[in-house]
Amino acid sequence: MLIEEKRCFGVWPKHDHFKFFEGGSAMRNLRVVVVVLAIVGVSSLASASDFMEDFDSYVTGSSLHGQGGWKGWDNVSMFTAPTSSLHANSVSNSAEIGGSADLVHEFDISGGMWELSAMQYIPDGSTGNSFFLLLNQYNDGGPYDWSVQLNFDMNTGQIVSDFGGGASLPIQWDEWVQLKFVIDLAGNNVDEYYDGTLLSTHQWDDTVNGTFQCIDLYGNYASPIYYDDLRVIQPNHVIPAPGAMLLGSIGVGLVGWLRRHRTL
Ligand SMILES: [Ca+2]
Ligand SMILES: [Ca+2]
Ligand SMILES: [Ca+2]
Repeated sequence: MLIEEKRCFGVWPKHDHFKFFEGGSAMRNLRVVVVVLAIVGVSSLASASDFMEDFDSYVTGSSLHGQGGWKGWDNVSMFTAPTSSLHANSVSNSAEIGGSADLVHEFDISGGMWELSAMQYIPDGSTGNSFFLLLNQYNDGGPYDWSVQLNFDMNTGQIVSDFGGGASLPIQWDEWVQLKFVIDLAGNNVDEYYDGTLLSTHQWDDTVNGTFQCIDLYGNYASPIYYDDLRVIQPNHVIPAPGAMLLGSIGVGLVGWLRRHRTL
């Protein structure tokens, strides 16, 4: 939903395992195991807050409301959207946003640098205005606070950054295009990219909440468009995942055992 609509309709602001061998070869084997464990552990490092959605684990054509953290705006099921296999960047599904769809996914992120990306497909011949929105504050029933509003004007063929001074770029039809947002919550600004081209850089939040809480895919009764492969990552910042920490512990335990048995 858009900020203007909340105000117009009066709903603003009331309503966010190992077999141990003997001898030299065994020692080498164990060393290999230790190294492998270490590598696996490091490879498993990932930001605990990473989010990835490809819509492929859901039944094709099913309502996304109540699946994978997705729901209709204000947790109202009528604002849901279905998965579709008509177009997909990763097989089999994407999310089809059209009609009454106002599909949200909440986040609880504050501070730091974040990169959000989404693949989008707009069929040629589509009409109406479809929106991609990011909110710094969202709760079912409010309060809400908007940070990004991209207006895909399929009548004029332009994508417009409503909060980025109306900066625009031509829509690329009939192909998967990447939307990317580099969000600096500490610096309170956002860079908006369309197919790798900078569309706009603007203030993230005029009230400086320092948060990111919601993706909103809003159909606005326009022609259906498609989203796939959404990601939220924290670049250059890794936090050990529970699996990595467990593997790390196993590695440390194994090194201790080997030392005690004088094989290392
Ligand atoms: Ca919230
Ligand atoms: Ca997919
Ligand atoms: Ca604000």
